[in-house]
Amino acid sequence: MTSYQFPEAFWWGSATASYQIEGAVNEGGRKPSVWDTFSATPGRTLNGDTGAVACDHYHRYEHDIDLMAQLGIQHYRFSIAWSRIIPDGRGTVNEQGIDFYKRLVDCLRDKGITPHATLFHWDSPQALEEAYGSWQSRQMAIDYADYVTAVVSRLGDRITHWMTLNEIPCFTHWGYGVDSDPPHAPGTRVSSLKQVWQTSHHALLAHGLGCQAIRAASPVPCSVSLVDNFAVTVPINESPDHIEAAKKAFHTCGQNGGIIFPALTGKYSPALLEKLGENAPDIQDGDLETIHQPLDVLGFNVYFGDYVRAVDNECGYEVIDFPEYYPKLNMPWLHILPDCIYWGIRHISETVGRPDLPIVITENGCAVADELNSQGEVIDIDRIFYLRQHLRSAHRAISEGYPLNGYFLWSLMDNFEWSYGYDRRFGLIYIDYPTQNRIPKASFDWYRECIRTNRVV
Ligand code: GCO
Repeated sequence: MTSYQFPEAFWWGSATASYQIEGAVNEGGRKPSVWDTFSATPGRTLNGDTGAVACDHYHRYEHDIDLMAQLGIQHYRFSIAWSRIIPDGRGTVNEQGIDFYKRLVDCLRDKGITPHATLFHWDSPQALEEAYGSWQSRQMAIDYADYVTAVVSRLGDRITHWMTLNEIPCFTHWGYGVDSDPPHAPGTRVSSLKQVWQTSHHALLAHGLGCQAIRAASPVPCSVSLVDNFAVTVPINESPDHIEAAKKAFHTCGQNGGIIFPALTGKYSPALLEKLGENAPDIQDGDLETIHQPLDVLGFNVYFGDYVRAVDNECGYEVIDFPEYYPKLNMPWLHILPDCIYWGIRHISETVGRPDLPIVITENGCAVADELNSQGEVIDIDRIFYLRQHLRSAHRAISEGYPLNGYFLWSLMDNFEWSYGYDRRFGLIYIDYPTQNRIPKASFDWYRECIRTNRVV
């Protein structure tokens, strides 16, 4: 029997992102991001939803922070919108944008909640898309680093936990990729796989230059991390041959070999480069050194995984297709596979070879078909089920000695779920969008009890 008790210093938190919650897209000097343009284009998002109002968090942040305090989280991960800080992408800093985040962070700190800021969660300035096609150009990495300097030099007295970029695969491979469906912003199709890999290479450069910019601009010692959603290969059972197969498959699954490997080791995985052949990106002298910056912690976003088994074929493994009735929640990819947390963490140690690097789960959660009952409550036992299983997997990683230090639940409240608009709800708090009422769900009470007792309940 285990009581699933977590270490005393474990961080309990929750996460959100600017475009998904803020709204107020034309206020405070903000100019359009690629997500404003993309979501306003007919047919791009479900029901034509946009982030124009979202959770109206820009105006309601104080109330939202009261709810965080009720929940008992000590850590909150949010993102800063580039288009509020430098509305044209480069050039003049908009101090009104800075002021909004100052107010937000001061309010968090008043409640004893530590702010963790993601510097980029996909909402890049539309002006840079028009100037040079955003991540298609190396210039994007340079402009990003200047934006980071602008933020950290102004907010670094209040924020000491920085995350450079959120989920490089999503805003590069799914934003420019030739066959992603539904696509992500900017939704610009490039003509070859090589060009897609070039966009993620530019994002890696932005990460590297961003780390340097944070450390140079911060007035006090700070923590720097990358947030990645590397694909997790899970052995079909934990026999040595299937474990070996899962490790091998990890290199080429998703974009792992070309994102998490270079970021943490300074090299693209040879297995991926071999697979890509002529489609590998162009890498200039010095790029890999720039990309491979020391990190204080790795942010791991994790929702699902892929089962792998050992087979007698050329590569020695097979990634298994999910059967039609495999359990999943309310996203096409949301197969329930709680071991993804444990195995993701173990792969960073054993497969990528970075057992020294502390890890924080920066996102984990699920969309379910939440509904208000006749008493006006949301009793989301399906979400509680999912979260409980995943936290147990996190507990296993800690109990085996892996360096997992915290957990940020995605998400504090329902919000604009990208191409799926408001149709998919990931929150612990239900948002009644027409009235903007906030209604804590049963999972809110459940998570509060986990935090209060420091264990999985
Ligand atoms: C992502 C993002 C979040 C999403 C969440 C649910 O992982 O796609 O970081 O912004 O809303 O993951 O899909």
